[in-house]
Parts: sequence; structure tokens; C-alpha cells
Amino acid sequence: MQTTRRNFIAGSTLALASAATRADLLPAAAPAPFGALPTPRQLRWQRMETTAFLHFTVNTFTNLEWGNGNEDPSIFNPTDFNADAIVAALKAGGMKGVILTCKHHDGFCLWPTQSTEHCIRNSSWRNGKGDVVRDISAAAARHGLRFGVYVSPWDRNNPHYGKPEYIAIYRQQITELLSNYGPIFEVWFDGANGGLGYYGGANETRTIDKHTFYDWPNTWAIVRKLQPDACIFSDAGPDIRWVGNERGIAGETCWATYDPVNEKGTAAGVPGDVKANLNTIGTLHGTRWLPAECDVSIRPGWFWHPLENAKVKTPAQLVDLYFKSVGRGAQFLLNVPPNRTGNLSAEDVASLAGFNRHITNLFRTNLAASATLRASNIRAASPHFAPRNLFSPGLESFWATDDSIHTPTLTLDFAHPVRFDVIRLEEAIQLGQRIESVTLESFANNTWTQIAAATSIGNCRLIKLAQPATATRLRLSITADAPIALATFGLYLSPSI
Ligand code: FUL
Repeated sequence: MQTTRRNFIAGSTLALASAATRADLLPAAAPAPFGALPTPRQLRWQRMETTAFLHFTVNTFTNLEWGNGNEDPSIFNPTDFNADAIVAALKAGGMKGVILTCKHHDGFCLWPTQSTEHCIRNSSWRNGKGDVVRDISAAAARHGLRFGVYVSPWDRNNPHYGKPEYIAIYRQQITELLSNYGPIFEVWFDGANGGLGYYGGANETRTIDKHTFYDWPNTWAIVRKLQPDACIFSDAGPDIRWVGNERGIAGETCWATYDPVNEKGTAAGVPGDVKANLNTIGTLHGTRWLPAECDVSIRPGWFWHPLENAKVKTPAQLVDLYFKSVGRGAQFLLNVPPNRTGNLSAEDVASLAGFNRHITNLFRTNLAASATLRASNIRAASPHFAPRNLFSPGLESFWATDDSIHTPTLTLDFAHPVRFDVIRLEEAIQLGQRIESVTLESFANNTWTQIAAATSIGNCRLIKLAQPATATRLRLSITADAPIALATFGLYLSPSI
């Protein structure tokens, strides 16, 4: 570059030379952002991909899924609680964060809250001096996992539930959790809204108006004020949307953009008021960036039950869920419930480890990286946007096309036949979700044959072929709504499981 510039200056007028020099030195601009964009906190959350849920409370000791609210706090008494062992097992399972049910619908608080006596202070565990939220959050920090809180709006214990006084109590609980336990990455607001409960002995059914009772905008404002980096989850966002089922499965097409509507078909904005089946898919060109989270339990129930030890999902089942959540642009939130000793059961720990071993081995070698690449277009013909960028980690380097090119192709030629059964694509989502669909074809006997196709790429799209394919020449064809910004293209061969 220096030599060319000097030669050019030598044989031209100075004015012309300085114009050309500036143009040569400036990197071509990246494609303009397209549509709704993730906030920095959403982007950071999406890149985590796998997080764990811990459902743990009095239910662990009563064998219930939903406590009634009349449980005696003294029954909460894990015999050998070990936060480090729990978090280490989650980490060995590839989890990047952990969300604890600090208060489930039964109202029992796992920390010594000042908002109610129905809490760990009155349990037999550690003579009432223990604090599960403190221990799990501290262990998460020690092991490098981010920490999140589930704090149920519905409270079947509190005598004030359903009355305006309850809102102050609920907000105090949120405030304590977000003030005293370090950085929080996610606050999980459940959509279950009232019903039968103990309610301080009233033993009645209390219904609330889900649109007004919690005054969500002002409740969420507490999260924004105390933990601005935390993503708020609910059926309807505002940062993360529920995927619409508790099986851990995103739609085959799943857009990160979404405009939620309720059963009446009008705009929805509060937890518990969305048309859940639409959450599964999202909205192509939706006006809000609202990525999906796929919550599912490793066992049939959310809480630990002795009879479910033989029903723990296998590594193969977890891998399948990973493909149907992370592989469809969503996040995999896997619940692994502690047992009555205050540890994860051996079956769950083994399954987690097997799952992570498989995923780690699967993505160890990107077989596409050995190919010679030929793109139909490279933005500004600049190496800065060349397809080689597909093999560098992260979203900051990507293959991009000129503004007018929305349907580019990439041809990959291999010196030796490549055998693969998994395809991975990632868009540079900081610039929006731009790709509508892709196809992958293989060239043999002078003919192109389609071997894979997918819609909605976004943060991550994984395609699993029914059988491994072998190819020496492949062609990726993209249909986008804007110039593309593709950060990753990978080919992998599944290890045996
Ligand atoms: C649901 C709750 O009712 C379940 O008990 C569980 O916590 C699940 C994650 O969310 O709505």
C-alpha cells in the first residue's frame, strides 16, 4: 500500500493523490443496521446460549410442584447443601448462567427477606442463618457463571396477595434481590397469575387483573434502575420472550423480532397475556427485538421428586433440545432441580456432563475452514468483508455484500471430500436479523443437489442432516432482506453419543 501510494504521488498532481490515498486507507463501511436491533444487554444474553434453572424450595421437601402457601418453613432443611458442587456441575454441563427460584408460587423466600416471615430465616436449615440466594450467587461468581433470579409474582402464602398492599411487598422482594446479591443477568417473571391459595389462612381463590394489578411498567423500572444490565423475561418481554411452551422447543422458523399479541389479537405487553403459539415463531420484520427463551426441565417436573430419578433426560435428549432451541436462534434454559440433600442428583450431573462433552466435541473442528471460497459478491471488494471471516470467532468479523446484493452465494471447494452432518450459521445480529432463508447444495456428476435448507438464521441456526453427507463442492445460497452480514458458516461431523 505504501509503495503504490508513493508511486502514484510521484506521477500525479498532489490534489488527486491525496483523494485517492484517503479512499484507499478508509475501510469500507459495514452494512447499515436493518430493522429492530438488540440492546447490548440482549446481545450479551443471546451469546450465552445455554443457561441453567434451579427449582428449589419447600416443594423439594413436600414432593409438590406448586406449594399451597401453607407450608411450615421448618421443612426446608437440606442435609448437605453445597452451592459450589451445584454450580460446578452446571458449569461442567456447559451452562453460562444460573437462575434460582428465589421465591416460587408458594411464597417461601430462599433469602432472609424483611418483607415476610415466610422465609429461610424461619427454617431449620443452619438454624435460620442460611441464605440460598447468597450461596448460589457467590458460587456462580466463583465459577464464572452469571446469576439470575426468578421471583414469582403470584404468592399463595401472602395474606395481602390480590390487594394493593401486596405490590409494595413484591417490589421490596425484587429490590432486596437486585440490591444484595451482585450483578444479575436475568430477572424471570412468571405468567401464572392468581388462583387458589392459603393467603395467610384465608384459603380462598383470589383473581387479579393481569393487565393492571402488578403495574408492570413501574415494577420493571425497579430492575432497570438497580440492574441496568439485567434482561427482563416474561411471556411478553420486554427483553426476552417465553418461547410459548415448556418443552424447550422453538419454532422451526423462529425470529428474534416479535410483536406480541394477546388472544384478542391486539398488542400484548404484560406477562400471562400473549398468544403463546405465536411466541414460538416470532414476527418476520417485527418492530421489537425480543428473542425467545426455551425453558424445560431435565426431569418431568420442575422440582425434584424421588420417583423421577429414573426419568432424567439423557445426553442425547439434551442434545436434541439444544438443536431445537439454540439451533433455532433461541436460548436453552435447562432446569436441573437440587434434591433434599441440597445437591444435584448423580443422574442429572452425569447427563449434564455427557451433554456438554458431546457439544464440545461436535464443534471442535470446523470442516468448512479447509475449503477454497468463492463468493458471488464481497462488500466493496474489501478483505474486511471477505468470506474468510466466517471462520473467525465472534460476531465482529463477517462476510458482507454490497448494498444491492441480497441473494449472494458462496461456493466451497475441498481438496479432499468432506463428511459432515451438522451445519452452523450465525448472523452478525448486532446489525439486525437480515437473512430469511438459506439452502446448501452439493455438486456431483455435473449436477447441484440440495442437501439442506433453513429459514430465520439470527444468532445461530443449526441444521442436522438425517445422514452424514460427503462432498467436494458445496454452494450456500442466501435470501436476505438487505445486504448480508454472516458471521459464521460451519460444517461438523457428530461424534457418537
Ligand atoms: C411455570 C411455573 O408455574 C412452573 O412451576 C415453573 O416455575 C415454570 C418455569 O414456570 O409457569
